[in-house]
Amino acid sequence: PPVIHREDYLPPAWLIPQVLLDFRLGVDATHVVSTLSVTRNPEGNGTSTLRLNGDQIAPLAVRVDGREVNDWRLDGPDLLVELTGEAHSVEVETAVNPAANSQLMGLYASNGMLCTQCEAEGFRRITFFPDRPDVLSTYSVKMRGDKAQFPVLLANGNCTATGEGEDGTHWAEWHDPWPKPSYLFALVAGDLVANHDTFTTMGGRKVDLNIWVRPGDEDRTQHAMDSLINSMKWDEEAFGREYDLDLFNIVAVSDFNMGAMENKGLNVFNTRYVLADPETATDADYDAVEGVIGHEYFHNWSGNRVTCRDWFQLSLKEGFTVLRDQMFSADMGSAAVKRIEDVRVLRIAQFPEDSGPLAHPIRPDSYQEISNFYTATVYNKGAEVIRMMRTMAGPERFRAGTDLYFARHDGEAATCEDFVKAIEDGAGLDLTQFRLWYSQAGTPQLTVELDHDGARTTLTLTQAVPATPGQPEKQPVPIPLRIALYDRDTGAHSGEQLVVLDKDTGSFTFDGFAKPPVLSINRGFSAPVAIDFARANEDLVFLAAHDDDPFARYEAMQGLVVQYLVAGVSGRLDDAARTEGRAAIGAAFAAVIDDPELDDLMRGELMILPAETYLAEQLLVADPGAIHAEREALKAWLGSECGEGLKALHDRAAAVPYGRDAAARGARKIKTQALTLIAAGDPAEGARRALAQYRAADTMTDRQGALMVLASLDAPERAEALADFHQRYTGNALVIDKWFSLQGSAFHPEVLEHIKALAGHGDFTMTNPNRVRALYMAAASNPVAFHDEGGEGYRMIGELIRKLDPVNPQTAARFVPVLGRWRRIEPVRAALMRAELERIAAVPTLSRDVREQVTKSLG
Ligand code: DPP
Ligand code: ZN
Repeated sequence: PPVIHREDYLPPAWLIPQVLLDFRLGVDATHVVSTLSVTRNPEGNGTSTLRLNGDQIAPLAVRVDGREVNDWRLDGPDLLVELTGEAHSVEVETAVNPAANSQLMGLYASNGMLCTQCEAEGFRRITFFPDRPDVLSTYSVKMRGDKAQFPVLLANGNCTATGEGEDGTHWAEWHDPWPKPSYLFALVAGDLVANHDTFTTMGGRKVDLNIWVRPGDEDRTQHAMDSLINSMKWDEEAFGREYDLDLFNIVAVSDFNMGAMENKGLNVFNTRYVLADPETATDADYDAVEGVIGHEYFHNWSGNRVTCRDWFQLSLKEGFTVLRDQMFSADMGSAAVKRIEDVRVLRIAQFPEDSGPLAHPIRPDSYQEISNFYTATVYNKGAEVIRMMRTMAGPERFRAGTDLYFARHDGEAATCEDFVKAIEDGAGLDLTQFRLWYSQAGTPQLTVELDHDGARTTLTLTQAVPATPGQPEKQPVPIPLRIALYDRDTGAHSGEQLVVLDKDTGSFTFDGFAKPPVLSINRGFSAPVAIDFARANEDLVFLAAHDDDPFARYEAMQGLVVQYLVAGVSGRLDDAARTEGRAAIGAAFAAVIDDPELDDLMRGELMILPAETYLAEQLLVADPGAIHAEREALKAWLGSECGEGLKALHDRAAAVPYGRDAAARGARKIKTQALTLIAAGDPAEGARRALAQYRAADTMTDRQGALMVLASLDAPERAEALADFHQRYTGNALVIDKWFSLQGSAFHPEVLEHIKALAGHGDFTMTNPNRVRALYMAAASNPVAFHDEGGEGYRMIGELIRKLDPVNPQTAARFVPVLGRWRRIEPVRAALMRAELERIAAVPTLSRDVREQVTKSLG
């Protein structure tokens, strides 16, 4: 497949100021007439050929200025039309079969309703169009369909007219006054009911809000509505951004590739980010709904009003919008906990990507299939890069930068460079060298040394950005580090400082410490780097108990455990060191369990042990079996060492009544954390308590937590609870997803057999991405299943990719990166992983999506 390069960008030859779309809707056949007003772009190359992209569609008729023409041509999937003048009307008819569209890109059917997904290149599966984000058009849409089958007809913008047709049909016309790229087009037709509310903007515009769901689901939409209203208010206050239409619609769809989609005025959501009530959604699900509702709403400015010039600029809207949704969630709940969660995601999902064969800069230089670049790097590292600008500028100056960005580029298709320039000008920062964060891939590795000589303390920092595919040589990047130095005697520090390392090596000196101070570094995770800093356990224990930056406190706790486990799997722990390491961890844990100053949400964070993928990242070549065994052994040791404290914690938390407040949520969080460790130390006691928690549960948080613990135990309570759960929630797809996922993630000795059986279960289907991910993403992230010594887990994922690819290539390609980690895994497993990639590569009919990922992973 051809490789597309960022440097090859050319402005479009023709512009499309206006689009008229006329749909005759049917689940098996939808007929589309598209009328484009076409004008020559003065900045284009002057060609007389109009190129309209297509994908698996054929033109039924082509008319230019009202007259049918026959001199059009096809160039691969694209339609080429010759135009003689400066401006024309071009009309194209197409027909598509939504029911046959299992890729879920373009127009497709889901449970009898019709909906669209156009980002990135789905619009070309509906009609021929210059399907690129720098072609902005105003859209008018007319749709007609059977009134009984499609009582609700929605598109972008405002509804301008409706009426009845013949034979039980009806129609609606929609107009979106804001010019937009084709990827933001949306249409929905189906049997839906709305939760309705209103929001009055800061400028006094009264906006109608609707959350559309299938009849029966409306009782689970209130949290989404509250989140939407909070988002609209927050964006006015935090970024000065006001909503710009009289209507905002959200539609929930159960078959959806992504989380949600920010189509102008008509967001389409995966049901899992809309539906929530205490009986069926966990506290984490509530947070995810709030975060994604915010994310898509914030795109109305960062993405829609200012869009991307080309897909290499994806992080322009995604990195910035992730930062905005992170800030929003931080303001709605616990900022400390939110920061820890976001860093955990970055380390589990993005760090491995950045150190593997698929590493790419947040602004990639080339791609074969753009769907493969909706990555943790573009999204999450992209957000971290913008967050660093904010850290260096401070909140007010950063806001001046974003104000300038929106003012300067409103209505435009912009680039990452435009964004950096606006922050530079508006915030008054020099970002010349900082731009390397956009062009270089790889997680910078920072080595830290702290020397103390007399009364002078010297901090020496050294950075190295590792080589990544296509980028053998790297330059040093500016790394902003928030630091504090604690006086050992007073236990206090005299203020946080920001140091910026912008060279390979730099030294910073500090005076006034009689003894070597304790360094707290990268507070708040001010830079997305990996830090190598060998520290005495006592310093980490001190910071874990005393650091006034909550992230740094968490980090000290993690550091303590990471140092111990990595030494353990590397064979560097003799009996004495093992005893000392455990004692330090046990003391820190006991302090966390007992500390009356901690709120339970934060206590819960401090009790989470580092993930196995993150531990593997610390090693050049990892043995997943050894990592798992070492981590499980520590859990068991902690469970018995702190057993009494954990049981008391579990009892205390179990007595807290239901509420949505932080205290009640915190109690639910530590309840399951404590249970997990109790079960590790004493499986019989764990099973007994888990079944009691399961039976007493008045929320999904408690029920799922208990079931998660039981699913990993070889105990009689396990089967009973799993059967009860399935029976209790039959018919609720999102909860049945949990049932699959819990079993797929279980650390049960027979987990592979369980997964195979689940793949044959009547509720399993390859055509619903949520269900596929529930079972197989769980399996692929489960070290016991995936890294099975005999290679059974690799074969399972390889087979899944081969089976899923013809159905839904975008979702299939998401499973390749776990196999692509083979170079960093011990040789026996590495060979098995590689063999599986080769088996996939041998399939001649592979999609472009999977082909790109597999080729790069083998390369
Ligand atoms: N819908 C996806 C997101 O919001 C892609 N834009 O991130
Ligand atoms: Zn987004």
